[in-house]
Amino acid sequence: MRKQLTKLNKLLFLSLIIGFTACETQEDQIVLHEVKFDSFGGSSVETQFIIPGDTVTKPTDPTLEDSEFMGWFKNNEPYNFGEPVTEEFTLVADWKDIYSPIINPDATPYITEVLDFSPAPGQFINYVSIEESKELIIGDNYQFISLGTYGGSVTFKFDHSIMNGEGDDIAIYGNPFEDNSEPGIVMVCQDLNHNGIADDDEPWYELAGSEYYKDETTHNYSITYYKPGPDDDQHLIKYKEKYGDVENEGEMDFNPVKPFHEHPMFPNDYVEDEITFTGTLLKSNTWFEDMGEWKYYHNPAYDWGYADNRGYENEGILRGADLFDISNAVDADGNKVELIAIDFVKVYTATTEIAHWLGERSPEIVKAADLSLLPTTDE
Ligand SMILES: [Ca+2]
Ligand SMILES: [Ca+2]
Ligand SMILES: [Ca+2]
Ligand SMILES: [Ca+2]
Repeated sequence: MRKQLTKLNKLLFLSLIIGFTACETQEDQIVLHEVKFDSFGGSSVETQFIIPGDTVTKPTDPTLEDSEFMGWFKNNEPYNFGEPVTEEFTLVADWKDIYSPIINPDATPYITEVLDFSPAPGQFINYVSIEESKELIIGDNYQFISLGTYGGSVTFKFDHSIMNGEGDDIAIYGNPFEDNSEPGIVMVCQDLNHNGIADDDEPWYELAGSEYYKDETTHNYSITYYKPGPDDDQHLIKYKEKYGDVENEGEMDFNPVKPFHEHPMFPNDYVEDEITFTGTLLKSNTWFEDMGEWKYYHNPAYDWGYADNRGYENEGILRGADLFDISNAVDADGNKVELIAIDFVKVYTATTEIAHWLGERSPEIVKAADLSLLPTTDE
């Protein structure tokens, strides 16, 4: 909508700007372009009337609670305030959520809710349903869940945000013992919109452990497992894996564990006949000694930064716990990310190792805690 200069105040305004001293009838013919500002829920910004060919004066940035102003946009492009105005238009504000941690004065140290449990095939799967398994790691408990082979994961939260304090912040308890580490990669996520769930647009960050930057570590690894048909061997799981330009097909053979675990290895609870996992793959450091009749398997611990890995070295209340520092968070491209706190934690199996009769190298998760709420070990 173009506005004719009909009102006295606009006449005066225009006269001041362009120094017109001529009579009203000439001024009346100048058409100003109206530039509106849609602050998209933020504080309002005054409309400007621009002389054709002039530029818009960049207004003071609007404000919006829990949001950072990202700039003014015209037709979804950032607006250039140096551009001469030739028409009327509306500039729209763009906002980014500012994360604010959830503070709970009655916060408890341990997991309060398991949001997701997505096991991969494995020898300990199918003993308990997925729904029942979710209850096992809540609170200060001594039961555990096994995640299955590569990619199997559990996602949980607490009754508050875990702050990124000095040093380690999160304790994740497994059942590792010397020479039997089963590494789980840990990821974290912020509940930007405080709705209690990890939404698709809330990014996950890996807590980079000791192996993250090594050449032998594969990033953006993806594997799909296929459920055996009713007449097929339930201990042979076909898979397809992809990373970089590589695509492989194969079979994971769980038959050596069959004497101990006769039931099917593919999780019964999945509706689909296949399941895909994506993430970082650690090169397995499993090795064995040939004892003639059988092989003795060694699963050495990795240096640091994995669940069910090295917690046997800790004492007291931290016995069995691997410790994690939120400051090790990296984004999908491996860039360091500074997070003041986190709300969701995900742990997934880091290797595809199947150590013959010992079965898949899958982390067990017993419980997890906000380290800042645990009594210190010397108390
Ligand atoms: Ca920290
Ligand atoms: Ca959310
Ligand atoms: Ca295991
Ligand atoms: Ca274990």
